[in-house]
Amino acid sequence: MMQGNVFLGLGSNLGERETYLENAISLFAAMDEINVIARSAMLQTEPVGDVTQPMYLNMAVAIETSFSPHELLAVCLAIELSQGRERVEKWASRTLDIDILFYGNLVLKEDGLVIPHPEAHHRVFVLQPLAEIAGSFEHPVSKKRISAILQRL
Ligand code: PH2
Ligand code: MG
Ligand code: MG
Repeated sequence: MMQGNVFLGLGSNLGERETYLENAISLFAAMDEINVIARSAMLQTEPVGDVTQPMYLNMAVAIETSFSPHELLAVCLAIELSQGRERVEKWASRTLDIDILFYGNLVLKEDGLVIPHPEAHHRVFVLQPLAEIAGSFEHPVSKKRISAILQRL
């Protein structure tokens, strides 16, 4: 069974940013377990957190998948690594970051995996691209639409 309304947040602020994002989408699209449904534009965003970092390119991707949340997380981490991601310290500049934002209406809180992404609802760099492809999707916890959450920020 394919789970729909699965949304990923992608970001890059190191090296060939556009290439890493494009490669990630190609790798997802090549998998039998994933259909890429929609992708937002790539958005140039100011780094949040450490402001001395380079600018980000952020985008959102909608997929449907037969992967479980944990399988999908493993795939995201493998794709990050394939694009040269190094985990130096939390929030360090990175070639590619792929975060699971939503997995349908699933609410999951485990040590290594929290869905919906706990920061998603207050990050413009997540919500703005996401609103482009999923403005009417309702946050499974607050039940507010993505477009409405974005408007209030
Ligand atoms: N990701 C972070 C920290 N700060 N800032 C922007 N603009 N875009 C990001 O993707 C981002 C960030 C940690 O994952
Ligand atoms: Mg992130
Ligand atoms: Mg991440």
